[in-house]
Amino acid sequence: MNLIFNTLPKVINYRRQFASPLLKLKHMVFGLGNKTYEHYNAVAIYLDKRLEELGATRVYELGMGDDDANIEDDFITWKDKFWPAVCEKYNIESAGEEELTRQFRHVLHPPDEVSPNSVFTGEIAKLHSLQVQRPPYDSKNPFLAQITVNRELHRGGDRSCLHVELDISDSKMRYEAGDHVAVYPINDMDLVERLGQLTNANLDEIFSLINTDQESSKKHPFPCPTSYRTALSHYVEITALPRTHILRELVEYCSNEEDKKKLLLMATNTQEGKSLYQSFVVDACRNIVHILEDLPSCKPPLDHICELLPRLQPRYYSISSSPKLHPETVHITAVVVKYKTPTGRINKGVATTWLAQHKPEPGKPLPRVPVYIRKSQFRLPMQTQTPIIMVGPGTGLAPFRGFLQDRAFVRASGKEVGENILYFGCRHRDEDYIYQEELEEYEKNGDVKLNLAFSRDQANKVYVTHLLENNMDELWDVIGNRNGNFYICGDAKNMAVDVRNIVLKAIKEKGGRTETEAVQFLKKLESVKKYSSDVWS
Ligand code: FAD
Ligand code: 2AM
Repeated sequence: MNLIFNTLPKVINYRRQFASPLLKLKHMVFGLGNKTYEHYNAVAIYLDKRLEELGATRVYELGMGDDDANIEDDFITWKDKFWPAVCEKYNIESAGEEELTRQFRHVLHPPDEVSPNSVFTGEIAKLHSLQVQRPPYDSKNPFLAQITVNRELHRGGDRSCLHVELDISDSKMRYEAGDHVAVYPINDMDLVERLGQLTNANLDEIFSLINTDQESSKKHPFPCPTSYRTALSHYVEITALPRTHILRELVEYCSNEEDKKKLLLMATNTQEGKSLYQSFVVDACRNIVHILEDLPSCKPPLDHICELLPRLQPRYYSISSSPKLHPETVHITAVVVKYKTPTGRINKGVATTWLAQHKPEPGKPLPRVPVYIRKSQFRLPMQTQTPIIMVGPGTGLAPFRGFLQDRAFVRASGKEVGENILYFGCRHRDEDYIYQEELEEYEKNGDVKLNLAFSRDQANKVYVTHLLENNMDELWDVIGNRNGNFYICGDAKNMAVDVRNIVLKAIKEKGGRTETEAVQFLKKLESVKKYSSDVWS
Protein backbone atom coordinates (compact mmCIF):
# COMPACT_ATOMS: atom_id res chain seq x y z
CA MET A 1 0.00 0.00 0.00
CA ASN A 2 2.75 2.36 1.06
CA LEU A 3 4.61 1.56 -2.09
CA ILE A 4 1.59 2.53 -4.13
CA PHE A 5 1.22 5.88 -2.34
CA ASN A 6 4.92 6.58 -2.76
CA THR A 7 5.09 5.73 -6.41
CA LEU A 8 1.70 7.13 -7.50
CA PRO A 9 2.81 10.80 -7.78
CA LYS A 10 5.82 9.68 -9.80
CA VAL A 11 3.61 7.60 -12.06
CA ILE A 12 1.17 10.49 -12.54
CA ASN A 13 4.06 12.86 -13.22
CA TYR A 14 5.59 10.38 -15.60
CA ARG A 15 2.28 9.86 -17.39
CA ARG A 16 1.68 13.60 -17.64
CA GLN A 17 5.12 14.04 -19.14
CA PHE A 18 4.52 11.13 -21.42
CA ALA A 19 1.14 12.50 -22.51
CA SER A 20 2.58 16.02 -22.92
CA PRO A 21 6.09 15.44 -24.22
CA LEU A 22 6.43 18.99 -25.48
CA LEU A 23 5.68 20.77 -22.19
CA LYS A 24 8.79 22.92 -22.47
CA LEU A 25 8.28 23.89 -26.08
CA LYS A 26 7.07 27.36 -27.04
CA HIS A 27 5.76 27.58 -30.54
CA MET A 28 4.25 29.75 -33.21
CA VAL A 29 3.42 28.66 -36.73
CA PHE A 30 3.14 30.54 -40.00
CA GLY A 31 1.96 28.46 -42.96
CA LEU A 32 2.82 28.98 -46.60
CA GLY A 33 -0.27 28.03 -48.65
CA ASN A 34 -2.37 28.83 -51.67
CA LYS A 35 -6.15 29.28 -51.45
CA THR A 36 -6.77 27.78 -54.87
CA TYR A 37 -5.92 24.39 -53.39
CA GLU A 38 -8.51 22.54 -51.36
CA HIS A 39 -6.32 21.75 -48.34
CA TYR A 40 -5.34 25.38 -47.77
CA ASN A 41 -2.54 25.52 -45.19
CA ALA A 42 -3.69 22.16 -43.81
CA VAL A 43 -0.20 21.25 -42.56
CA ALA A 44 0.21 24.51 -40.64
CA ILE A 45 -3.25 24.17 -39.09
CA TYR A 46 -2.53 20.57 -38.08
CA LEU A 47 0.94 21.37 -36.72
CA ASP A 48 -0.29 24.29 -34.64
CA LYS A 49 -3.12 22.23 -33.14
CA ARG A 50 -1.03 19.11 -32.58
CA LEU A 51 1.82 20.98 -30.88
CA GLU A 52 -0.70 22.37 -28.42
CA GLU A 53 -2.19 18.92 -27.84
CA LEU A 54 1.29 17.62 -27.08
CA GLY A 55 1.78 20.24 -24.39
CA ALA A 56 3.58 23.05 -26.21
CA THR A 57 2.64 26.66 -25.45
CA ARG A 58 1.48 28.82 -28.33
CA VAL A 59 3.23 32.18 -28.07
CA TYR A 60 1.32 33.77 -30.89
CA GLU A 61 -1.65 32.76 -33.02
CA LEU A 62 -1.30 30.78 -36.22
CA GLY A 63 -0.58 32.86 -39.32
CA MET A 64 -1.48 31.76 -42.82
CA GLY A 65 -0.01 33.02 -46.08
CA ASP A 66 -1.89 32.82 -49.37
CA ASP A 67 0.36 32.67 -52.42
CA ASP A 68 -2.66 33.21 -54.65
CA ALA A 69 -2.86 36.76 -53.23
CA ASN A 70 0.25 38.26 -51.57
CA ILE A 71 1.98 35.80 -49.29
CA GLU A 72 4.69 38.22 -48.22
CA ASP A 73 2.13 40.80 -47.24
CA ASP A 74 0.36 38.15 -45.13
CA PHE A 75 3.66 37.32 -43.45
CA ILE A 76 4.62 40.91 -42.73
CA THR A 77 1.16 41.69 -41.33
CA TRP A 78 1.45 38.64 -39.07
CA LYS A 79 5.07 39.42 -38.12
CA ASP A 80 4.22 43.01 -37.19
CA LYS A 81 1.86 41.73 -34.49
CA PHE A 82 3.85 38.66 -33.58
CA TRP A 83 7.03 40.55 -32.60
CA PRO A 84 5.40 42.80 -29.98
CA ALA A 85 3.61 39.74 -28.57
CA VAL A 86 6.91 37.88 -28.21
CA CYS A 87 8.68 40.93 -26.75
CA GLU A 88 5.92 41.40 -24.20
CA LYS A 89 5.79 37.74 -23.23
CA TYR A 90 9.55 37.44 -22.72
CA ASN A 91 10.12 40.94 -21.45
CA ILE A 92 12.42 41.82 -24.33
CA GLU A 93 13.01 45.37 -25.37
CA SER A 94 12.26 45.66 -29.06
CA ALA A 95 15.25 46.78 -31.11
CA GLY A 96 12.95 48.90 -33.31
CA GLU A 97 13.97 49.17 -36.98
CA GLU A 98 15.47 45.99 -38.39
CA GLU A 99 19.07 46.27 -39.48
CA LEU A 100 19.82 45.10 -42.98
CA THR A 101 22.74 42.71 -42.96
CA ARG A 102 23.85 40.47 -45.77
CA GLN A 103 23.77 36.76 -45.15
CA PHE A 104 26.38 35.90 -47.77
CA ARG A 105 29.91 37.22 -48.21
CA HIS A 106 30.89 38.07 -51.78
CA VAL A 107 34.22 36.74 -53.05
CA LEU A 108 35.49 37.58 -56.51
CA HIS A 109 37.88 34.99 -58.01
CA PRO A 110 40.49 36.50 -60.35
CA PRO A 111 40.91 34.33 -63.48
CA ASP A 112 44.43 33.19 -62.53
CA GLU A 113 43.26 32.03 -59.11
CA VAL A 114 40.43 29.75 -60.13
CA SER A 115 40.69 26.55 -62.13
CA PRO A 116 38.02 26.41 -64.88
CA ASN A 117 37.47 22.82 -63.76
CA SER A 118 36.11 23.95 -60.41
CA VAL A 119 33.59 26.44 -61.80
CA PHE A 120 29.90 25.47 -61.92
CA THR A 121 28.32 25.88 -65.33
CA GLY A 122 24.65 25.16 -64.55
CA GLU A 123 24.79 21.91 -62.60
CA ILE A 124 22.00 21.74 -60.04
CA ALA A 125 24.12 20.52 -57.14
CA LYS A 126 27.19 18.44 -58.04
CA LEU A 127 30.08 19.76 -60.12
CA HIS A 128 30.27 18.16 -63.61
CA SER A 129 27.09 16.14 -63.01
CA LEU A 130 25.67 17.27 -66.36
CA GLN A 131 28.87 16.41 -68.23
CA VAL A 132 29.40 13.01 -66.60
CA GLN A 133 25.92 11.58 -66.08
CA ARG A 134 25.37 8.88 -63.47
CA PRO A 135 22.04 7.42 -62.37
CA PRO A 136 19.97 7.48 -60.22
CA TYR A 137 18.49 10.74 -61.48
CA ASP A 138 16.50 13.01 -59.22
CA SER A 139 16.00 16.68 -58.33
CA LYS A 140 19.69 17.14 -57.35
CA ASN A 141 21.03 15.03 -60.17
CA PRO A 142 18.74 15.53 -63.20
CA PHE A 143 19.07 13.61 -66.46
CA LEU A 144 20.09 15.60 -69.52
CA ALA A 145 17.37 14.42 -71.91
CA GLN A 146 17.43 14.92 -75.66
CA ILE A 147 14.44 16.68 -77.17
CA THR A 148 13.56 14.40 -80.06
CA VAL A 149 10.24 16.01 -81.04
CA ASN A 150 9.02 19.57 -80.45
CA ARG A 151 6.00 20.60 -82.50
CA GLU A 152 3.18 23.11 -82.40
CA LEU A 153 -0.25 21.75 -81.47
CA HIS A 154 -2.35 24.84 -82.16
CA ARG A 155 -3.54 25.42 -85.71
CA GLY A 156 -4.40 29.08 -85.34
CA GLY A 157 -4.83 31.91 -82.86
CA ASP A 158 -2.06 33.86 -81.20
CA ARG A 159 -1.15 31.34 -78.52
CA SER A 160 1.22 28.40 -78.79
CA CYS A 161 0.99 24.92 -77.28
CA LEU A 162 3.95 22.57 -77.62
CA HIS A 163 4.11 18.82 -77.90
CA VAL A 164 7.60 17.88 -76.69
CA GLU A 165 9.13 14.39 -76.55
CA LEU A 166 12.09 13.74 -74.25
CA ASP A 167 14.30 10.70 -74.79
CA ILE A 168 14.85 8.90 -71.47
CA SER A 169 16.14 5.63 -72.97
CA ASP A 170 19.63 5.87 -71.39
CA SER A 171 18.46 7.10 -68.03
CA LYS A 172 17.04 4.03 -66.26
CA MET A 173 14.19 6.39 -65.26
CA ARG A 174 10.75 4.77 -65.25
CA TYR A 175 7.36 6.44 -65.27
CA GLU A 176 3.65 5.67 -65.11
CA ALA A 177 0.82 7.49 -66.83
CA GLY A 178 -0.12 10.32 -64.43
CA ASP A 179 3.43 11.08 -63.21
CA HIS A 180 5.07 14.49 -63.57
CA VAL A 181 8.29 15.41 -65.32
CA ALA A 182 10.30 18.29 -63.87
CA VAL A 183 12.18 20.52 -66.30
CA TYR A 184 15.08 22.77 -65.27
CA PRO A 185 14.74 25.92 -67.36
CA ILE A 186 17.30 28.54 -68.40
CA ASN A 187 16.52 32.25 -68.26
CA ASP A 188 16.24 34.37 -71.40
CA MET A 189 19.73 35.44 -72.55
CA ASP A 190 18.60 38.97 -73.50
CA LEU A 191 17.21 39.51 -70.01
CA VAL A 192 20.43 38.17 -68.45
CA GLU A 193 22.53 40.57 -70.54
CA ARG A 194 20.20 43.47 -69.70
CA LEU A 195 20.55 42.81 -65.97
CA GLY A 196 24.33 42.80 -66.43
CA GLN A 197 24.14 46.20 -68.19
CA LEU A 198 21.85 47.71 -65.58
CA THR A 199 24.20 46.72 -62.75
CA ASN A 200 27.37 47.64 -64.71
CA ALA A 201 28.66 44.11 -64.19
CA ASN A 202 31.05 41.97 -66.15
CA LEU A 203 29.04 38.76 -66.57
CA ASP A 204 32.15 36.66 -67.20
CA GLU A 205 33.55 37.31 -63.72
CA ILE A 206 33.73 34.29 -61.45
CA PHE A 207 32.45 34.76 -57.92
CA SER A 208 31.21 32.96 -54.83
CA LEU A 209 28.66 33.83 -52.19
CA ILE A 210 29.63 32.31 -48.85
CA ASN A 211 27.34 32.12 -45.83
CA THR A 212 28.54 34.35 -43.00
CA ASP A 213 27.03 31.86 -40.56
CA GLN A 214 29.65 29.15 -40.65
CA GLU A 215 27.42 26.70 -38.79
CA SER A 216 24.70 26.89 -41.41
CA SER A 217 24.20 23.80 -43.54
CA LYS A 218 23.56 26.07 -46.53
CA LYS A 219 27.05 27.29 -47.43
CA HIS A 220 26.00 29.03 -50.67
CA PRO A 221 22.64 30.20 -52.04
CA PHE A 222 23.45 28.27 -55.26
CA PRO A 223 26.43 26.31 -56.60
CA CYS A 224 29.65 28.39 -56.32
CA PRO A 225 32.10 29.40 -57.71
CA THR A 226 30.30 30.33 -60.89
CA SER A 227 30.13 33.19 -63.38
CA TYR A 228 27.50 35.92 -63.09
CA ARG A 229 26.19 34.81 -66.47
CA THR A 230 25.66 31.24 -65.23
CA ALA A 231 24.13 32.43 -61.95
CA LEU A 232 21.63 34.64 -63.78
CA SER A 233 20.86 32.02 -66.44
CA HIS A 234 20.60 28.88 -64.31
CA TYR A 235 20.38 29.65 -60.63
CA VAL A 236 18.15 32.63 -59.84
CA GLU A 237 14.59 33.55 -60.76
CA ILE A 238 15.06 36.86 -62.64
CA THR A 239 11.54 37.05 -64.07
CA ALA A 240 9.59 36.57 -60.82
CA LEU A 241 7.98 39.67 -59.31
CA PRO A 242 10.37 40.79 -56.52
CA ARG A 243 9.00 40.52 -52.99
CA THR A 244 8.95 43.62 -50.81
CA HIS A 245 12.03 42.67 -48.76
CA ILE A 246 14.07 42.86 -51.99
CA LEU A 247 12.74 46.37 -52.66
CA ARG A 248 13.76 47.35 -49.13
CA GLU A 249 17.35 46.26 -49.83
CA LEU A 250 17.41 48.18 -53.13
CA VAL A 251 16.72 51.47 -51.31
CA GLU A 252 20.36 51.65 -50.22
CA TYR A 253 21.54 51.74 -53.81
CA CYS A 254 19.46 54.69 -55.09
CA SER A 255 21.07 58.08 -55.60
CA ASN A 256 17.75 59.76 -56.39
CA GLU A 257 15.52 60.61 -53.40
CA GLU A 258 12.29 59.95 -55.34
CA ASP A 259 13.42 56.43 -56.30
CA LYS A 260 14.48 55.82 -52.71
CA LYS A 261 11.13 57.00 -51.34
CA LYS A 262 9.18 54.90 -53.77
CA LEU A 263 11.03 51.68 -52.90
CA LEU A 264 10.87 52.39 -49.19
CA LEU A 265 7.14 53.06 -49.34
CA MET A 266 6.47 49.82 -51.20
CA ALA A 267 8.41 47.93 -48.52
CA THR A 268 6.37 49.37 -45.65
CA ASN A 269 3.32 47.68 -44.28
CA THR A 270 1.00 50.67 -44.73
CA GLN A 271 -2.08 50.81 -46.93
CA GLU A 272 -0.36 53.34 -49.18
CA GLY A 273 2.75 51.16 -49.44
CA LYS A 274 0.72 48.04 -50.17
CA SER A 275 -1.30 49.69 -52.90
CA LEU A 276 1.82 51.15 -54.53
CA TYR A 277 3.45 47.70 -54.49
CA GLN A 278 0.26 46.23 -55.97
CA SER A 279 0.12 48.73 -58.83
CA PHE A 280 3.85 49.25 -59.52
CA VAL A 281 5.02 45.63 -59.19
CA VAL A 282 2.09 43.19 -59.22
CA ASP A 283 -0.39 44.78 -61.66
CA ALA A 284 2.38 46.08 -63.94
CA CYS A 285 4.16 42.66 -63.79
CA ARG A 286 7.56 44.32 -63.23
CA ASN A 287 10.44 41.94 -62.65
CA ILE A 288 13.85 43.04 -61.29
CA VAL A 289 15.02 44.17 -64.73
CA HIS A 290 11.94 46.34 -65.22
CA ILE A 291 12.30 47.86 -61.74
CA LEU A 292 15.94 48.81 -62.36
CA GLU A 293 14.98 50.21 -65.78
CA ASP A 294 12.21 52.33 -64.31
CA LEU A 295 14.17 53.54 -61.27
CA PRO A 296 17.38 54.43 -63.13
CA SER A 297 19.24 55.83 -60.13
CA CYS A 298 19.12 52.42 -58.45
CA LYS A 299 22.45 50.68 -59.09
CA PRO A 300 22.80 47.62 -56.83
CA PRO A 301 25.89 45.43 -57.14
CA LEU A 302 25.06 42.27 -59.08
CA ASP A 303 26.30 39.94 -56.33
CA HIS A 304 23.71 41.38 -53.94
CA ILE A 305 20.97 40.89 -56.55
CA CYS A 306 22.12 37.27 -56.89
CA GLU A 307 21.84 36.86 -53.12
CA LEU A 308 18.36 38.40 -52.96
CA LEU A 309 16.61 36.68 -55.85
CA PRO A 310 14.97 33.31 -55.16
CA ARG A 311 16.50 30.13 -56.59
CA LEU A 312 15.26 29.21 -60.07
CA GLN A 313 12.82 26.33 -59.63
CA PRO A 314 12.14 23.42 -61.96
CA ARG A 315 8.78 23.50 -63.74
CA TYR A 316 6.53 20.44 -63.52
CA TYR A 317 4.53 18.99 -66.39
CA SER A 318 1.89 16.26 -66.27
CA ILE A 319 3.34 13.57 -68.51
CA SER A 320 1.11 13.20 -71.57
CA SER A 321 2.19 9.72 -72.62
CA SER A 322 1.98 6.15 -71.35
CA PRO A 323 5.10 4.00 -70.88
CA LYS A 324 3.14 1.08 -72.36
CA LEU A 325 3.20 2.84 -75.73
CA HIS A 326 6.27 5.02 -75.22
CA PRO A 327 8.67 3.31 -72.79
CA GLU A 328 11.66 5.34 -74.02
CA THR A 329 10.14 8.82 -74.22
CA VAL A 330 8.24 11.16 -71.94
CA HIS A 331 5.78 13.55 -73.59
CA ILE A 332 4.98 17.09 -72.46
CA THR A 333 2.03 19.25 -73.53
CA ALA A 334 2.78 22.85 -72.59
CA VAL A 335 1.17 26.20 -73.35
CA VAL A 336 3.80 28.88 -73.99
CA VAL A 337 3.49 31.71 -71.45
CA LYS A 338 3.73 35.12 -73.16
CA TYR A 339 1.77 38.25 -72.29
CA LYS A 340 1.88 42.01 -72.70
CA THR A 341 2.15 43.99 -69.48
CA PRO A 342 0.45 47.32 -68.75
CA THR A 343 3.83 49.05 -69.33
CA GLY A 344 3.84 47.66 -72.88
CA ARG A 345 6.56 45.05 -72.23
CA ILE A 346 6.27 41.45 -73.36
CA ASN A 347 6.83 39.04 -70.46
CA LYS A 348 7.73 35.47 -71.32
CA GLY A 349 7.54 32.29 -69.22
CA VAL A 350 11.02 30.91 -68.50
CA ALA A 351 10.59 27.20 -69.20
CA THR A 352 8.03 27.36 -72.01
CA THR A 353 9.98 30.09 -73.85
CA TRP A 354 13.16 28.03 -73.58
CA LEU A 355 11.32 24.94 -74.85
CA ALA A 356 9.78 26.91 -77.73
CA GLN A 357 13.27 27.98 -78.81
CA HIS A 358 14.78 24.48 -78.72
CA LYS A 359 13.43 22.44 -81.60
CA PRO A 360 15.40 19.64 -83.25
CA GLU A 361 16.94 20.85 -86.50
CA PRO A 362 18.32 18.66 -89.31
CA GLY A 363 22.11 18.34 -89.22
CA LYS A 364 22.38 19.76 -85.71
CA PRO A 365 22.78 17.92 -82.37
CA LEU A 366 19.46 17.46 -80.57
CA PRO A 367 18.76 20.07 -77.86
CA ARG A 368 19.08 18.71 -74.31
CA VAL A 369 17.39 19.70 -71.07
CA PRO A 370 17.89 18.57 -67.44
CA VAL A 371 14.83 16.66 -66.20
CA TYR A 372 13.71 14.18 -63.57
CA ILE A 373 10.50 12.27 -62.97
CA ARG A 374 8.30 12.85 -59.94
CA LYS A 375 5.95 10.05 -58.97
CA SER A 376 2.38 11.12 -58.44
CA GLN A 377 -0.78 9.72 -56.87
CA PHE A 378 -2.74 10.40 -60.04
CA ARG A 379 -3.21 6.83 -61.20
CA LEU A 380 -5.50 4.72 -63.35
CA PRO A 381 -7.57 2.20 -61.36
CA MET A 382 -5.90 -1.17 -60.74
CA GLN A 383 -8.87 -2.95 -62.32
CA THR A 384 -8.89 -2.24 -66.04
CA GLN A 385 -12.67 -2.82 -66.19
CA THR A 386 -13.37 0.14 -63.88
CA PRO A 387 -15.11 2.96 -65.78
CA ILE A 388 -13.47 6.39 -65.57
CA ILE A 389 -14.51 10.00 -66.09
CA MET A 390 -11.74 12.47 -66.96
CA VAL A 391 -12.23 16.24 -66.99
CA GLY A 392 -9.32 18.11 -68.60
CA PRO A 393 -9.83 21.31 -70.57
CA GLY A 394 -6.79 22.96 -72.24
CA THR A 395 -3.48 21.42 -71.18
CA GLY A 396 -5.50 19.61 -68.50
CA LEU A 397 -5.82 16.99 -71.24
CA ALA A 398 -2.12 16.06 -70.77
CA PRO A 399 -2.31 13.16 -68.28
CA PHE A 400 -5.53 11.87 -69.89
CA ARG A 401 -3.71 11.42 -73.20
CA GLY A 402 -1.41 9.12 -71.19
CA PHE A 403 -4.41 7.36 -69.59
CA LEU A 404 -6.07 6.83 -72.98
CA GLN A 405 -2.87 5.44 -74.50
CA ASP A 406 -2.57 3.09 -71.54
CA ARG A 407 -6.15 1.81 -71.66
CA ALA A 408 -6.18 1.49 -75.49
CA PHE A 409 -2.96 -0.53 -75.28
CA VAL A 410 -4.46 -2.82 -72.65
CA ARG A 411 -7.66 -3.27 -74.70
CA ALA A 412 -5.66 -4.03 -77.85
CA SER A 413 -3.86 -6.77 -75.94
CA GLY A 414 -7.22 -8.48 -75.40
CA LYS A 415 -8.14 -7.41 -71.85
CA GLU A 416 -11.52 -6.03 -70.91
CA VAL A 417 -11.37 -2.27 -70.33
CA GLY A 418 -14.03 -0.11 -68.68
CA GLU A 419 -15.63 2.94 -70.25
CA ASN A 420 -13.37 6.03 -70.72
CA ILE A 421 -15.41 9.23 -70.62
CA LEU A 422 -13.47 12.40 -71.44
CA TYR A 423 -14.52 16.04 -71.05
CA PHE A 424 -12.25 18.31 -73.04
CA GLY A 425 -12.66 22.03 -73.69
CA CYS A 426 -10.81 24.74 -75.57
CA ARG A 427 -11.61 28.07 -77.26
CA HIS A 428 -12.14 27.07 -80.90
CA ARG A 429 -12.46 23.69 -82.63
CA ASP A 430 -10.26 24.89 -85.51
CA GLU A 431 -7.52 26.48 -83.40
CA ASP A 432 -6.67 24.91 -80.08
CA TYR A 433 -8.38 21.50 -80.17
CA ILE A 434 -5.11 19.72 -79.33
CA TYR A 435 -4.56 16.07 -80.32
CA GLN A 436 -7.82 16.19 -82.32
CA GLU A 437 -6.85 13.38 -84.72
CA GLU A 438 -5.73 11.08 -81.90
CA LEU A 439 -8.89 11.67 -79.89
CA GLU A 440 -11.15 11.13 -82.89
CA GLU A 441 -9.32 7.91 -83.72
CA TYR A 442 -9.82 6.69 -80.14
CA GLU A 443 -13.49 7.62 -80.38
CA LYS A 444 -13.89 5.77 -83.68
CA ASN A 445 -12.33 2.65 -82.11
CA GLY A 446 -14.56 2.84 -79.05
CA ASP A 447 -11.66 3.74 -76.76
CA VAL A 448 -13.21 6.99 -75.55
CA LYS A 449 -16.52 8.76 -75.22
CA LEU A 450 -15.83 12.43 -76.01
CA ASN A 451 -17.63 15.43 -74.54
CA LEU A 452 -16.30 18.58 -76.20
CA ALA A 453 -16.82 22.20 -75.16
CA PHE A 454 -15.62 24.89 -77.57
CA SER A 455 -16.07 27.95 -75.41
CA ARG A 456 -15.76 30.66 -78.07
CA ASP A 457 -17.30 29.01 -81.14
CA GLN A 458 -20.77 30.43 -80.37
CA ALA A 459 -22.31 33.48 -78.76
CA ASN A 460 -22.59 31.91 -75.30
CA LYS A 461 -19.68 30.29 -73.50
CA VAL A 462 -19.80 26.52 -73.32
CA TYR A 463 -17.48 24.93 -70.77
CA VAL A 464 -16.80 21.33 -69.77
CA THR A 465 -18.65 22.16 -66.56
CA HIS A 466 -21.86 22.87 -68.53
CA LEU A 467 -21.60 19.50 -70.26
CA LEU A 468 -20.87 17.72 -67.00
CA GLU A 469 -23.87 19.32 -65.34
CA ASN A 470 -26.08 18.13 -68.19
CA ASN A 471 -24.76 14.59 -67.72
CA MET A 472 -25.27 14.23 -63.97
CA ASP A 473 -27.18 10.96 -64.38
CA GLU A 474 -24.18 9.33 -66.04
CA LEU A 475 -21.80 10.99 -63.57
CA TRP A 476 -23.66 9.54 -60.60
CA ASP A 477 -24.03 6.18 -62.31
CA VAL A 478 -20.24 5.93 -62.75
CA ILE A 479 -19.16 7.12 -59.28
CA GLY A 480 -22.21 5.99 -57.28
CA ASN A 481 -23.31 2.71 -58.87
CA ARG A 482 -20.43 1.38 -60.94
CA ASN A 483 -17.55 2.08 -58.53
CA GLY A 484 -15.87 4.22 -61.18
CA ASN A 485 -13.04 6.74 -60.86
CA PHE A 486 -13.29 10.49 -61.40
CA TYR A 487 -10.30 12.59 -62.47
CA ILE A 488 -9.80 16.28 -62.98
CA CYS A 489 -6.76 18.08 -64.35
CA GLY A 490 -5.82 21.67 -65.25
CA ASP A 491 -6.69 25.08 -63.84
CA ALA A 492 -6.95 24.95 -60.06
CA LYS A 493 -8.49 28.36 -59.62
CA ASN A 494 -11.91 28.24 -61.22
CA MET A 495 -12.44 25.08 -63.18
CA ALA A 496 -11.47 22.58 -60.48
CA VAL A 497 -13.73 24.28 -57.93
CA ASP A 498 -16.67 24.38 -60.36
CA VAL A 499 -16.23 20.71 -61.25
CA ARG A 500 -16.10 19.69 -57.60
CA ASN A 501 -19.35 21.55 -56.93
CA ILE A 502 -21.05 19.74 -59.81
CA VAL A 503 -19.89 16.38 -58.47
CA LEU A 504 -21.32 17.34 -55.06
CA LYS A 505 -24.56 18.37 -56.76
CA ALA A 506 -24.76 15.03 -58.58
CA ILE A 507 -24.20 13.13 -55.33
CA LYS A 508 -27.02 15.11 -53.69
CA GLU A 509 -29.53 15.20 -56.52
CA LYS A 510 -28.90 11.88 -58.23
CA GLY A 511 -27.57 9.96 -55.24
CA GLY A 512 -30.25 11.25 -52.85
CA ARG A 513 -27.78 12.49 -50.20
CA THR A 514 -28.04 15.52 -47.94
CA GLU A 515 -25.43 18.29 -48.20
CA THR A 516 -23.41 16.84 -45.28
CA GLU A 517 -23.70 13.28 -46.58
CA ALA A 518 -22.60 14.41 -50.05
CA VAL A 519 -19.50 16.11 -48.63
CA GLN A 520 -18.68 12.96 -46.65
CA PHE A 521 -19.29 10.80 -49.72
CA LEU A 522 -16.86 12.89 -51.77
CA LYS A 523 -14.25 12.88 -49.01
CA LYS A 524 -14.50 9.09 -48.93
CA LEU A 525 -14.03 8.93 -52.70
CA GLU A 526 -10.94 11.11 -52.33
CA SER A 527 -9.47 9.05 -49.53
CA VAL A 528 -9.72 5.85 -51.59
CA LYS A 529 -8.38 7.67 -54.68
CA LYS A 530 -11.64 7.39 -56.60
CA TYR A 531 -11.76 11.18 -56.96
CA SER A 532 -8.35 12.56 -57.90
CA SER A 533 -7.16 15.94 -59.04
CA ASP A 534 -3.94 17.07 -60.69
CA VAL A 535 -4.33 20.84 -60.78
CA TRP A 536 -2.09 23.88 -60.88
CA SER A 537 -2.51 27.64 -60.83
P1 FAD B 1 7.01 31.30 -65.61
O1 FAD B 1 8.27 31.98 -65.92
O2 FAD B 1 6.99 30.44 -64.40
O3 FAD B 1 5.85 32.34 -65.57
C1 FAD B 1 4.56 31.91 -65.20
C2 FAD B 1 3.99 33.00 -64.32
O4 FAD B 1 3.75 34.15 -65.12
C3 FAD B 1 2.62 32.65 -63.74
O5 FAD B 1 2.77 31.93 -62.57
C4 FAD B 1 2.03 34.01 -63.52
O6 FAD B 1 2.50 34.52 -62.30
C5 FAD B 1 2.64 34.84 -64.64
N1 FAD B 1 1.68 35.02 -65.74
C6 FAD B 1 1.37 34.15 -66.71
N2 FAD B 1 0.46 34.67 -67.54
C7 FAD B 1 0.20 35.91 -67.07
C8 FAD B 1 -0.65 36.97 -67.50
N3 FAD B 1 -1.42 36.84 -68.58
N4 FAD B 1 -0.65 38.10 -66.76
C9 FAD B 1 0.13 38.24 -65.68
N5 FAD B 1 0.95 37.28 -65.23
C10 FAD B 1 0.98 36.14 -65.92
N6 FAD B 1 1.67 23.50 -67.62
C11 FAD B 1 1.40 23.05 -68.86
O7 FAD B 1 1.39 23.84 -69.83
N7 FAD B 1 1.12 21.73 -69.10
C12 FAD B 1 1.10 20.80 -68.09
O8 FAD B 1 0.85 19.62 -68.34
C13 FAD B 1 1.39 21.26 -66.77
N8 FAD B 1 1.37 20.41 -65.73
C14 FAD B 1 1.64 20.86 -64.48
C15 FAD B 1 1.62 19.97 -63.40
C16 FAD B 1 1.89 20.41 -62.13
C17 FAD B 1 1.85 19.44 -60.97
C18 FAD B 1 2.21 21.77 -61.91
C19 FAD B 1 2.51 22.28 -60.53
C20 FAD B 1 2.23 22.67 -62.96
C21 FAD B 1 1.96 22.23 -64.26
N9 FAD B 1 2.01 23.10 -65.33
C22 FAD B 1 1.69 22.64 -66.58
C23 FAD B 1 2.46 24.51 -65.18
C24 FAD B 1 3.98 24.56 -65.44
O9 FAD B 1 4.68 23.93 -64.37
C25 FAD B 1 4.54 25.99 -65.53
O10 FAD B 1 4.08 26.72 -64.43
C26 FAD B 1 4.13 26.71 -66.81
O11 FAD B 1 4.58 26.01 -67.95
C27 FAD B 1 4.76 28.11 -66.85
O12 FAD B 1 6.15 28.00 -66.71
P2 FAD B 1 7.15 29.06 -67.34
O13 FAD B 1 8.49 28.85 -66.71
O14 FAD B 1 7.07 29.03 -68.82
O15 FAD B 1 6.54 30.42 -66.87
P1 2AM C 1 -12.49 30.73 -72.14
O1 2AM C 1 -11.02 30.99 -72.30
O2 2AM C 1 -13.25 30.99 -73.41
O3 2AM C 1 -13.11 31.41 -70.96
C1 2AM C 1 -9.29 25.86 -71.78
O4 2AM C 1 -8.64 26.93 -71.15
C2 2AM C 1 -10.77 26.13 -71.85
O5 2AM C 1 -11.33 26.20 -70.54
C3 2AM C 1 -11.11 27.42 -72.56
O6 2AM C 1 -12.09 27.11 -73.53
C4 2AM C 1 -11.67 28.28 -71.44
O7 2AM C 1 -12.67 29.16 -71.90
C5 2AM C 1 -12.29 27.22 -70.56
N1 2AM C 1 -12.63 27.67 -69.18
C6 2AM C 1 -12.40 28.87 -68.60
N2 2AM C 1 -12.89 28.89 -67.34
C7 2AM C 1 -13.45 27.69 -67.12
C8 2AM C 1 -14.14 27.11 -66.01
N3 2AM C 1 -14.32 27.76 -64.87
N4 2AM C 1 -14.58 25.85 -66.14
C9 2AM C 1 -14.40 25.16 -67.28
N5 2AM C 1 -13.77 25.66 -68.37
C10 2AM C 1 -13.30 26.90 -68.30
